[in-house]
Amino acid sequence: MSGYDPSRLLTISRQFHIYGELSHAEPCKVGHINETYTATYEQGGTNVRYIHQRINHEVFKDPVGLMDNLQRVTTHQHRKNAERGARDTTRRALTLIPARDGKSYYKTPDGEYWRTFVFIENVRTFEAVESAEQAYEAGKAFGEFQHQLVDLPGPRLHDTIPHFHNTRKRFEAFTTALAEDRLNRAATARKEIAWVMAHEKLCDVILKAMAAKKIPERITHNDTKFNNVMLDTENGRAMCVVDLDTVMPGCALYDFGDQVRTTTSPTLEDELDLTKVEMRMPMFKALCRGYLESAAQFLNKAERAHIAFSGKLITLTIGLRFLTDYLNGDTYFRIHRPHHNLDRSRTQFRLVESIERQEAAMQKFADSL
Ligand code: GN1
Ligand code: MG
Repeated sequence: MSGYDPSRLLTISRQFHIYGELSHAEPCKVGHINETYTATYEQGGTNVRYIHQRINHEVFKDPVGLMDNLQRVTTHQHRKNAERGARDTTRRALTLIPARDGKSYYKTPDGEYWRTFVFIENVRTFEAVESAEQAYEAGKAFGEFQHQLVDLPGPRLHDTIPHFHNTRKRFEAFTTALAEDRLNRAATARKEIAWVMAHEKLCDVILKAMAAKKIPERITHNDTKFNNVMLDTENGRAMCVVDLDTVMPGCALYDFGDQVRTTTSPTLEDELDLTKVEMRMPMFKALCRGYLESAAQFLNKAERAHIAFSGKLITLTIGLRFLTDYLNGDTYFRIHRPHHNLDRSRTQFRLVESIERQEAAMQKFADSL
């Protein structure tokens, strides 16, 4: 990642249809993948803010396809919101600012891809859930998001990261990393490696149901972390979901599963004190109620039957990815301390164990709604 360079950002900002003078910009540190800035402009004595973001095209190999998805999805959301007479529409869905040439992105001479969004004011995100109301709001936000996209006009969206939540492929990447063990780190992760091996059988459950057409492909968000939900600062209601780079054809359950991972434990995903990592039933219940308020309208029986399982599976999958990246030398997820990815994987595996203990009760609750 390149460091923050105000003159570079000024050059970028001039490529977009923004009226006003850039007064300052700040790098945004949240997120493991893209490079993001909040930029303040002065328009006739009033400050307005935008987001400038460089797409990590090592991770997203087809930035043009990605931007095509993003434009189609956000346009559809805006249309839906307008149809139901929603107010405050630029706070209810991301709004792309076109580049000077009319494209939804700007490509620099050295091949970087940049895009600009309207900054969503008076909202905030949280790294960890603080109340059951927040869990409910998060569930509702992603349930509505999926529901809004049920009738997105064709063609099929681009796969921005192929096989993104394919746990079998993630498992294969893990065994390759382990066999190569380039940095001799396997010796420091023996317990975690054994844990993953013992859980291999979970990998194919959803994949098989999808292959058998019992679970359909849908348009999904695929990165439904709690910090991707913008909550209104005044009333705490979910306004909008962000981070749409992985919106693509997927499985609705993976979205719900990543919400279980990121909203039910009181801890962050890299918590070191594993005794604090826990799937809390009241949070799960609130999340599930929020999600099913919209999602119950389109989920089928097989999807409904795997609600609790999905939390376990996605938490395992993300843990597997952290562990793989640790073995590979931290080339994917940005780390902030040594062993960070190993710590992250441990936290995930502990959460899987907590879900395992409560899975039957979780599913029973989901069935009761
Ligand atoms: C990455 O960087 P961020 O927070 O948007 C990752 C997700 C992981 C998450 C784990 C494109 O998301 O899949 O669940 O880290 N995004 C991508 O914190 O790989
Ligand atoms: Mg993301």
